[in-house]
Amino acid sequence: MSAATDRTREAKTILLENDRGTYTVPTEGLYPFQWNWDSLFAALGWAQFDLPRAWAEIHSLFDAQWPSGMVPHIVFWSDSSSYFPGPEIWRTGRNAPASSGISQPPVAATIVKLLSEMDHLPSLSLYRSIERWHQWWHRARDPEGRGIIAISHPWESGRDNLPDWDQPLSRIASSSNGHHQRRDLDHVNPDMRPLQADYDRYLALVDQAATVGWDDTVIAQQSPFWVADPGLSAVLLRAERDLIWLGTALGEPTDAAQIRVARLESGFEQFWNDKVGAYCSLDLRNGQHAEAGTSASFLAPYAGIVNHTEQLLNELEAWSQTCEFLVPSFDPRHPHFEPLRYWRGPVWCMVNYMISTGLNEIGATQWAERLRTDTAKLITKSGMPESFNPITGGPVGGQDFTWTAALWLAWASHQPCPM
Ligand code: 9WN
Repeated sequence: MSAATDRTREAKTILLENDRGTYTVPTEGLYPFQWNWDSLFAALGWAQFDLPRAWAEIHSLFDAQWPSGMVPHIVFWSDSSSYFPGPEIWRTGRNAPASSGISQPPVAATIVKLLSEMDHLPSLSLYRSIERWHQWWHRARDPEGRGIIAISHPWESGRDNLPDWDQPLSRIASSSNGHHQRRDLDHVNPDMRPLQADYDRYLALVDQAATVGWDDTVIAQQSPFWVADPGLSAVLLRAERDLIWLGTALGEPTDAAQIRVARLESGFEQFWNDKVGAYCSLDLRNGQHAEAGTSASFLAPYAGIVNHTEQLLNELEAWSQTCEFLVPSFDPRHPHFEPLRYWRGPVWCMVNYMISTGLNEIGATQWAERLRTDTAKLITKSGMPESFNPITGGPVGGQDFTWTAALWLAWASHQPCPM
């Protein structure tokens, strides 16, 4: 049996073992609940061999949608003491089901479109729930209508300890926290996790938002952490286009989504940092760009943004001179690059998948294929961990990880792996 067939078998086993009936945990122990974008990528994996299960995954996530339209980043369907912070720290006042109070990059419309092409259109009610989620992003995280989407917490980006967040986080006094017992370090090498100083600030932000009752208006006005993220904006912009596709197929009016697309399209240029030659996050409290590119800088084509394609491809070439495996989560030439520490260096296969999709669409097919084969090589070499060391290709973070398995099934394995 070939190595690729073995990995395919392993990937299915990981999904089945991480399955909790209507949702899939990202990995046993470290992440024992439903996570938002993990679940959508899980659905893409399930869709390769069990379409009804794929739809169930998405429906369960939207069962946790808030009346505001927000879809939480964690849904606490059951109790578990293996993760911190749990519902008692989030204090959202909601318990059917309990959830966190922030969201995550909205890949739902994009994945639902892919499922629709494989199976059938979504129900009208799922489509409308996604529409309400998109409206929420604009209303709550871009209240000034600038066409760039802010995150109110590093976890909302899905890229928790990216160096981009260091400076904005430094505004938060870590002394404002009570004592807390991290549980992530029970499961993973501390060198692969955020630092304690970061955690103190993550918790302080949760506490501040809980204190104002998770009021979106107050958070937008007062949160000391308020940073526009090109990753989140690119994911949303693509999702808006895919929502229009779905709406048109379902015979629904799409005018509002078209207005949102136009706003995001014209807003995206605000991320361009000419000094760096990349799309960089923008701290909305002081107007400063982050000082280096990240993997999200390469998501512009995925969002249909082609203004700086040549510079973007040159930058990818430069990164490839430093790293054996693309795409590291942070600029590998920068002093803050750390190949093991979570979002400060490691390669994440679902980010590679999104970047590669965009590169294919703009005709940069060789780069797109390079990202797919790099991902396949990483998985062939190191199995299905949370992420990978871009220099050695070694495994990083949690093991037997749902989105790595899902992306192997849905994308990385599709051609024979050259290794
Ligand atoms: C906080 C589950 C999640 C991913 C995120 C990733 C990590 C959580 C954590 O794990 O974040 O949400 O506790 O570290 O950064 O992208 O969704 O896999």
